[in-house]
Amino acid sequence: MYKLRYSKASPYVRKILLCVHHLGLENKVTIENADTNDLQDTLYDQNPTGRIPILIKQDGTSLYDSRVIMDFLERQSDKFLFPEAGNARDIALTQAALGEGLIDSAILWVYAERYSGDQPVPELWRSRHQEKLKNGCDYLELNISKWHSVEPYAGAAITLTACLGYLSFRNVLNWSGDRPALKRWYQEMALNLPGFDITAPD
Ligand SMILES: N[C@@H](CCC(=O)N[C@@H](CS)C(=O)NCC(=O)O)C(=O)O
Repeated sequence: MYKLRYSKASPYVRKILLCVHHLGLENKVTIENADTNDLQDTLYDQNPTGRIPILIKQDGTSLYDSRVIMDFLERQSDKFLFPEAGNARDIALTQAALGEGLIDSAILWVYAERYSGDQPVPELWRSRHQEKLKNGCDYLELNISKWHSVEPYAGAAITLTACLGYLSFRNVLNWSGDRPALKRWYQEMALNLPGFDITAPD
């Protein structure tokens, strides 16, 4: 059994949980809540940066970050997240990196609000990340038809699904309003990705 340090709102954790479902590893992973704001939480012993997700292996060692965990989980299953080699692998990993980069911007945007205390969030910071998110979603609107769907390699699609779900959950960007191709793609993911509903943030 592996233990996943977890928070339901985290898009990186959701990405891992969607991988667990896709790979059929539900019976091998248990979850334990983590509070990243609590400096006494054992997660700081498990990952010095205090970030989740963290996967604890049977021997007590910790794996992070989410990309490393995905790679590990893929090796515990006979299903795949990414093509094994070659150009197809490079493309799929780059697609996943786009999803991750957009999650990073969304999180930096949300944290700026959360941790600014009494101070207003600098407009430059907000608009910088809004622009990255808009650019990314515009690019996806034009290119999403070239992405793998769920089978046989779900890694990039899972990452982007976790990203888009988070943008809506935190009201960071109304990405679906004027991007019909991306909206259709996401609806398809909602139907086809195992665990989509139970991993959704609330
Ligand atoms: N690159 C990391 C990012 C993980 C990350 O930023 N997780 C957030 C939750 S979504 C976190 O733990 N934030 C707490 C903090 O930064 O202190 C990954 O892919 O796992």
